[in-house]
Amino acid sequence: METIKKNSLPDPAEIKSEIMQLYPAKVAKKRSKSILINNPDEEQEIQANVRTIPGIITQRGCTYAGCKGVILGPTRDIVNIVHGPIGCSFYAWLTRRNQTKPPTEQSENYMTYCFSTDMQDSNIVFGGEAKLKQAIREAYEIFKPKAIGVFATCPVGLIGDDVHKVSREMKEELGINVFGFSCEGYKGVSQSAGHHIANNGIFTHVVGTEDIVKEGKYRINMLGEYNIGGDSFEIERLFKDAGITLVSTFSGNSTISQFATAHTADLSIVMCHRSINYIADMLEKKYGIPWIKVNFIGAEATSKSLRKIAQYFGDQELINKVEEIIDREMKNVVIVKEEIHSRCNGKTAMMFVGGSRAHHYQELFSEIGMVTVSAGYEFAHRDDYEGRHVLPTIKVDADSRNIEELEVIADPVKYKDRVSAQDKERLEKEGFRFKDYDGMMSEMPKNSLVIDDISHWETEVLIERYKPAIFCAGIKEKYVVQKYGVPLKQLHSYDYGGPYAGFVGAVNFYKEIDRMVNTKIWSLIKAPWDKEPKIIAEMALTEV
Ligand code: CFM
Repeated sequence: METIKKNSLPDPAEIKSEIMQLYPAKVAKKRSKSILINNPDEEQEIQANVRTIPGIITQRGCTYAGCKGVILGPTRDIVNIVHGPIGCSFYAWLTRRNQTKPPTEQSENYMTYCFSTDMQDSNIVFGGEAKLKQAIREAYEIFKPKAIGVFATCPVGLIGDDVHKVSREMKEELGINVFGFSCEGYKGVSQSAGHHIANNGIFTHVVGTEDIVKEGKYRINMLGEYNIGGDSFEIERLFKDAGITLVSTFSGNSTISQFATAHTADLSIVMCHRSINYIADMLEKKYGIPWIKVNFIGAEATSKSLRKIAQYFGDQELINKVEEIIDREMKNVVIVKEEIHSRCNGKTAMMFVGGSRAHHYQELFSEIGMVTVSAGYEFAHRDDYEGRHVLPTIKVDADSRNIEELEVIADPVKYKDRVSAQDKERLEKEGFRFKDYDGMMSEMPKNSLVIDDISHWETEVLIERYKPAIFCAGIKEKYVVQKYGVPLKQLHSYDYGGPYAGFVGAVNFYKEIDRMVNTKIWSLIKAPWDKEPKIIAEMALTEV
């Protein structure tokens, strides 16, 4: 399947049934609901955000990773202490390529540190709260940070250490903000639960605690942008040019004071819907800040998002400025894009990542003529696939019920409507949509294969049957896929590259993909399992 047109994808029913054949009947029945042959003209329901079947290897991470690593990790001036064995703390140590730019060399930046209580067997037997307190004191004495976050790992939940009680006591003792997160790895079915727990914690303990209003006519919060490979820097450059004031980013290149003042902005823009929609909603309910979905991955998407922000503020000066920026930036984008389009057009891509990038990056590929034949998320929910209109129909199961839904009401003092009912109506008439997201599936071609929580076996079948020009996933998948002779682009860490956001990012991405899909090197690779004898195994159990 070397070259292909977007609207002529062949029916992949046979590929799906090949995948199913290896599974025991009950497993096949369950997996079948998470593997959809896409038809954007129909309402289709995908199974998502459910437990992975034990014994199947998938790409998922844990709840602690979603809370500590994803949401809180990129903030430079909070000391984040992992309460747990040292193994969990590896993830505390900048493993996610978030970048940050402190204003001066003396400014606080704890992101290069790794803070852990290093729990031992004796702490598991006799309890670890005393050790945690000691660690908080020690961190305070050395760094004098503005705030300390405490993250519970699996053993902490199992033995019953109370990170919230310890945090309250230490807040009192030290006089700084100390807050805990019950984000034990097992707390949910994936990272996603950790996002929710982190959103709740920051909203409860930090948002709204500083009433400093930044200057500027157009003041916004950027939610769900984590500055992987410098993406936020590129977006910040565009905002600065346009005269847009960034009150806060959750949480790329951020500080705790940005979170604390987020309630003073006049609009929230949401990049990664999965990880941060909770805060977007709560900021609206409690403080009256509306939110819109944006996407800065892709040059066209960036232009569209900038225009949307300008349309919201409705100020001609901003509208003109945004058009001027788009004109200026697109000149270079178009030159590079046209050249690369001629070499990449019709090639196929697959992407299986996280909870938003598998959607966003399809835009970048299509700008150079490439078609996404199969895609899926690790831990997204149905609304990320099907659109937010399905929210009322999503059944809350025992695993989701496990995560607290905060009851938020309008703040009697700080709530302020940002748009008048009249303006809202006018904007909506112009096609402007508040608080909405259509999800990934409606924008994917007919007959593309959409797979939630893809397994290793399913990945193998896809590669063998589709032979995509490029596969996008993470480090765990990278080398197996490449041994098949298919280049793999990491969409989590960007393989040390980036930024890929905004206009500069788009050009970087086109060049990178061109290089990867047009080199001849991959066709020279013979997979080790094609050269060496194969060990064939069978399932011990055929029914579960
Ligand atoms: Fe959002 Fe992310 Fe993603 Fe995510 Fe992630 Fe990430 Fe991702 Mo890796 S917050 S859902 S939990 S965009 S770390 S910056 S790349 S899986 S697609």
